[in-house]
Amino acid sequence: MENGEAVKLRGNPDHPYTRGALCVKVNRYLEQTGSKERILHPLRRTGPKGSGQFERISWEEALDEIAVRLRGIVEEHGGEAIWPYLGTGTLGYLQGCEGVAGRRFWNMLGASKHWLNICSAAGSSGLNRTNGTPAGMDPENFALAKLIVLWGTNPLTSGHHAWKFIQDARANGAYVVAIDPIRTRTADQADEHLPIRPGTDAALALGLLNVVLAENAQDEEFLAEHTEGWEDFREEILAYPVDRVAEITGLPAEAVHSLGMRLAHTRPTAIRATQGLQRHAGGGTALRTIGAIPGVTGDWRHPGGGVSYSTSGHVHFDIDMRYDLLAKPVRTLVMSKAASQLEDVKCLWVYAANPAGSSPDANAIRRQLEREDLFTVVMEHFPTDTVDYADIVLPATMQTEHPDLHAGYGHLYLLWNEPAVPPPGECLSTTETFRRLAAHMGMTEPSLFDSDLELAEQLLSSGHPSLEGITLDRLRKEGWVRMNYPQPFAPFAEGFPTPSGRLRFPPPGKAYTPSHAVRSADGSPYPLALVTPAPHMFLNTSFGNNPELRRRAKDPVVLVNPADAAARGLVGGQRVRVHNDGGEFLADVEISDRVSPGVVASPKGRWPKLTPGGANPNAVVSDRDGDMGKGPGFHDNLVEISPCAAP
Ligand SMILES: Nc1nc2c(c(=O)[nH]1)N[C@H]1C(S)=C(S)[C@@H](COP(=O)(O)OP(=O)(O)OC[C@H]3O[C@@H](n4cnc5c(=O)[nH]c(N)nc54)[C@H](O)[C@@H]3O)O[C@H]1N2
Ligand SMILES: Nc1nc2c(c(=O)[nH]1)N[C@H]1C(S)=C(S)[C@@H](COP(=O)(O)OP(=O)(O)OC[C@H]3O[C@@H](n4cnc5c(=O)[nH]c(N)nc54)[C@H](O)[C@@H]3O)O[C@H]1N2
Ligand SMILES: [Mo]
Repeated sequence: MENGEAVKLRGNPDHPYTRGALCVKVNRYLEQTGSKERILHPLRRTGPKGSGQFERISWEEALDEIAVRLRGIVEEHGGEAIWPYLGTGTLGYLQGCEGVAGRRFWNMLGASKHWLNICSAAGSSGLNRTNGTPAGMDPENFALAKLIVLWGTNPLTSGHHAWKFIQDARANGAYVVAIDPIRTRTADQADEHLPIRPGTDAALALGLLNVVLAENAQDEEFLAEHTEGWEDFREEILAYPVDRVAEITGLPAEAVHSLGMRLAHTRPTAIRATQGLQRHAGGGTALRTIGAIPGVTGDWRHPGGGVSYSTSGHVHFDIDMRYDLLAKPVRTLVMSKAASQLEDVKCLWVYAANPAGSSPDANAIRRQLEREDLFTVVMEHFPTDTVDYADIVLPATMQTEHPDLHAGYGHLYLLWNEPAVPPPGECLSTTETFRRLAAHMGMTEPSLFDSDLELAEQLLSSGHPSLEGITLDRLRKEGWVRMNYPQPFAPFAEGFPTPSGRLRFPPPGKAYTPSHAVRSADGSPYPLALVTPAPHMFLNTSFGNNPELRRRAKDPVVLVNPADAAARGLVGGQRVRVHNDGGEFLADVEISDRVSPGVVASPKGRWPKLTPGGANPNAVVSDRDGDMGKGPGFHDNLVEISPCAAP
């Protein structure tokens, strides 16, 4: 800070997990906060929906109009016609999705519940079935591993803080394998890359365990003491010999066998399997079965062994969202299914989300957002594609301007975010917006008016041993505190948080669910499997308007294997339509052996309206349900690629 202004934003070198490093995006966060594009005042729509034409109004006018519309909708259609659509723009527990900000207010109106499944629900559900929790290894303990399997994860782009622990392990002789249909920048750095056919990972897991059994390397003692369902699962594994697995996964049999041999004979083995893997019709099952591997090898005995997906299951905050305020039980609407579930919604309230950019079946979503009978309110920093459809836009604070309590999903520290500067213009935090709205609507329920510090204290007072001694005062003083977990940490060495205390192996027939693309490719007019992974320069669609990051990201590309390009007569740099029955997006062909024949890739995260042809890969992403948690299949869609018609 200089003279009351924020002049520099950097990481704190003392923080054990980040050690002061920021990613390419957050390095520009301060620039974003001061952007000329910031929305600083409430706005009311003046043009047609989608046009982005607004007039400035006062907060008083905005709250008046909202109060009238909400009351009218509740009266005519019932509270369930309101969809509070909260996304992942911030993961803070006060202002964002984790604490389900605003929910007490919504309960007063009887609004539908919102299920934030868009990111990680399928994998969480799969791991939960196996281990009783989606939580697993402390990623810091990757430093202790001797074999590291990076499975459907691209840490050098999507979570680089983990990388230094992988490097530490390497310095001690660890071998690193990347399993990914794309030869990513992470795969480039690995000792070995297995270019798996998308959506076949559970079969690979079974094949690797087949080799473990052939080597008689299973940990019989761990199996007997800490697992259940082993006899059946053993049979399942035996049905997946290496040759069959090679055929399913498209990998050379020798590669499957050699990784199986390493897995059989290397303790500890650390598997990092993150969200990429579960954006498939069989994604929940993939995590369920991969989660079973350390149960067979006994890797959970050792710090440095096991599976790491998300650490959020180790966070035991608790807060009363006051569901008792609901007059009657209400339905739950599913975030990733906005395209189909908006139909009978009359008020869409978007906060920390950009459904017009990030959610499946993008064209269908826009058709819904265009509906005149849909009252749309968007709380935002920037004029996103979603904002263009809003009836009322409310200006929202950024991290430097509001308090928040954060927990990572990749580490075991709690962090307090103290606002550094006052909100610019008339921006309000999420919590403050709902307090004012409640007061404006004449609500008197006291818990609607809890202050941010009171809410933070409530979150911290769950009584769970992992939070003992971690007070708000201490957090505010120290900035961050590690939750009470040992270091090093072997979370399941003594058992699992299941009712029996045992790891539950997948039951017969439930260990492998092929992806939609694998099941439907034969004879499909859309023969190419599209993967839409994390972009290096953007964070989902956040930062998608940053001029420097856009300059570096260049125009969108689609990676196409030379064989697929030749079969279609495509040349590098050529602009093409990537299309299926759901829609299309435009991209420039990059001919590359980073993808195998039959697989194409184009990253997520652009602002459609800032991209040639309004390109949005989610136009070709279906909102069909995955196997668990209705998980969306962002990496599980079939497409064809055709030249753009000559102008
Ligand atoms: N730079 C950047 N970082 C981010 C984000 C971002 O947008 N940009 N987003 C953040 C968010 S919200 C999340 S959830 C995380 C996600 O981080 P990741 O879990 O890394 O997610 P993805 O990039 O979707 O997928 C990771 C890798 O999985 C591969 N993959 C796809 N399908 C399969 C498959 O069937 N099998 C295997 N083995 N691999 C597959 C993809 O090719 C990709 O390289 O990243 C976070 N970090
Ligand atoms: N094709 C494809 N699509 C994907 C994925 C994929 O792999 N492929 N991944 C999916 C994943 S993992 C995720 S998590 C979702 C993310 O999808 P969303 O949850 O919709 O997240 P973003 O697109 O980043 O949009 C978040 C918006 O919130 C705003 N925001 C940030 N902080 C705050 C705040 O404190 N208050 C308010 N009011 N607004 C704020 C930002 O300006 C931004 O416009 O996208 C999914 N979409
Ligand atoms: Mo995510």
